Amino acid sequence: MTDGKEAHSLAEPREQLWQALWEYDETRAVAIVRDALGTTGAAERTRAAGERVLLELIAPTQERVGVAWAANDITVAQEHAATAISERCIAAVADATAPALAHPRTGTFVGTEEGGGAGRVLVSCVDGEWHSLPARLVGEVLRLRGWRVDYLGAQVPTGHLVEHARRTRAQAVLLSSSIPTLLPGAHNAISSCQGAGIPVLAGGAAFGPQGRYARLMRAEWAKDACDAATLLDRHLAPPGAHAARLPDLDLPHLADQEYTMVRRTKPQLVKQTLADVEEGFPGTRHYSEYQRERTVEDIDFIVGYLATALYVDDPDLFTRFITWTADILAARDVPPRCLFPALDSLRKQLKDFPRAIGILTAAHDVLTPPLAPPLGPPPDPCD
Ligand code: B12
Repeated sequence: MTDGKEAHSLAEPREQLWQALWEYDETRAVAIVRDALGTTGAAERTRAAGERVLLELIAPTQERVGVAWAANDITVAQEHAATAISERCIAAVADATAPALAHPRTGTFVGTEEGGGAGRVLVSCVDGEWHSLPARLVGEVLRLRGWRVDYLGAQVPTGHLVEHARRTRAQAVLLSSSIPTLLPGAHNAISSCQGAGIPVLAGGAAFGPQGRYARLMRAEWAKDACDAATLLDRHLAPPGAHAARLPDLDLPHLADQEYTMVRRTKPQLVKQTLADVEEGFPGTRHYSEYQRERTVEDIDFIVGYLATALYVDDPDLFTRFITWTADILAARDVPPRCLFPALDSLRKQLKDFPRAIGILTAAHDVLTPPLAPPLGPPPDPCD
């Protein structure tokens, strides 16, 4: 979207914004954002500046918040405070650019069959999804591009989503999700919207590398807000004959019932895994109430990701999660080998489920340090 020179010119504001978030200085953060926008004037220039500030200043700074949390450099509370300031910064961009948006854009105005006036889209998180900030960024960029956006925010129940999209005659529903365990619900939202004749464009980290899970669920996918705008400009194809459907039609592997069984028996699986972990690591029996709760939460997460990997039939989903968990634990001085008893327990409990065994074994292998290479002849001292 920008050349190297322009991108470079935001490096300093990015650093300043990071400092402001770090010091919980909302006033300064907003001032930095306003400064980076420059003086708003001609509509096209204002739109471009707004988009750049949203995607190249606020978004990467917010991603840095995630990196700092994962590395245990900031607490959950600090992360919440920083996110609240980022939200305020997005609102500042919306306020500052609103006057320019009041003037219709000239040229090929996007979004409608007739080619005039803005189209209307709905931007929303899937049910259970709290990460509203990415959806908000996408919504604001589309607004800057001339779309009328109904932004519904976090965790919207599917029935309400479809009802709103129908009532407002949205031309498309843009669905955001960051947490992969919400994919079965996202699938339901996608097929429900399509069943109502509304095209769906999905985005966010949950949908996997290059949006592989969105495609599996027959939704369009865009990697970011700019790609989404380009796709919308081209008009999304209306949902075809496959529109209203049960998940099994898109995911025939569900017929083996492995996903259903793991999901249904999750409480028992978590309970037994906890018992096995306590046996394997006697030290865990002396955990405080807080530590025990965290352990249960971690096991619950592991079983949830396993179920999701079964749902989309992709061992990589679980392997990525286990690697991520190992990194999070390592940053908190917990050895990743702590995960082995949980994985082993689940392998034992799910021994009759071949897909689950494959997924758990792949994750186990990823965590296993490589063996030292076999000893060869001693190196030639002349080499
Ligand atoms: C802020 C934050 C939160 C806040 C969210 C507040 C809010 N109002 O949004 C709170 C505290 C609620 C939260 C909760 C949790 N979080 Co959180 N969170 C984050 C954090 C730090 C920033 C998210 C963000 O705004 N990113 C910035 C945006 C710009 O990036 P983005 O998401 O990639 O979005 C871009 C594209 O993906 C795309 N896009 C996104 N959506 C869409 C939609 C469409 C249609 C399109 C076209 C494009 C698109 O465009 C965006 C803009 O370019 C991330 C770290 C990170 N790196 O993102 C973790 C992160 C997403 N969270 C994480 C986790 C684990 C959780 C919790 C499970 C923690 C817990 N144990 O409770 C819960 C889950 C709650 C839930 N059910 O949703 C993990 C997920 C890891 C994983 N393997 O699943 C992350 C990655 C943290 C980390 N570094 O490990 N979180």
